[in-house]
Amino acid sequence: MKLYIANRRYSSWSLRGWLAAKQSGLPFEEVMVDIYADGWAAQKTEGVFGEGNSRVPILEDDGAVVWNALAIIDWLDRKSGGTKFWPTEPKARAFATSIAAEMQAGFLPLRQNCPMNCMRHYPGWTVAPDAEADVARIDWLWRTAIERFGGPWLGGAEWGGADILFSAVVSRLTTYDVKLSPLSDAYRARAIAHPLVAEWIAAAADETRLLPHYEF
Ligand SMILES: N[C@@H](CCC(=O)N[C@@H](CS)C(=O)NCC(=O)O)C(=O)O
Repeated sequence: MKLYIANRRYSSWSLRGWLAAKQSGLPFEEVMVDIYADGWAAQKTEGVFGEGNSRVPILEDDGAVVWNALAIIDWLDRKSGGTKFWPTEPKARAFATSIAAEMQAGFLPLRQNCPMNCMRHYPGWTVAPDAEADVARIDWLWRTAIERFGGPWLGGAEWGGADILFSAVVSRLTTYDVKLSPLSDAYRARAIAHPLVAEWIAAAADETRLLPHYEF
């Protein structure tokens, strides 16, 4: 398998794809793509990029091209035996897959107002009102998941697909010091310290490509 990803500091969707590949336990080759380079505009229309919505992450496996974090999880879930991403209890699974899909499709104001930079800390950031509404919704989703299914993760006892989808939000809320309810903030602290998330952040520290518009 080949996983195409971009810069670790800033590429929130790459983080999700990479976490999914690691969680599958399957061997994969990581291909770094510079989506901020001048040549990207031409490259993004070609080969796997053209087929994969011109965006990373993309998983290429056995002749298939898979894009979008949830679709990559679905592919890897089937390939790794169906036990590593979603809870087996039906109500927990329904909630986990629903909130993961909500994340995949939404929260644009938060994503725009608080770009991911997993190497930085910007306390005192003013969150825009529409992004505040996203934070309130995310806080409710996290709290409810943990209250209903017992935590410590969004699907219950095991870290999985919903945690992967929200990993970049966890990073953003940490970077911008966004205020959350105690239950959600405890989840945020646990999730940023998850070993795979910590591995990604440690590797981001070695990157030398810095973009001024994400470094305030
Ligand atoms: N919904 C997509 C979003 C992918 C996405 O927006 N990726 C960004 C990097 S975080 C990208 O490739 N940007 C380059 C471009 O749009 O040209 C997914 O789940 O993978």
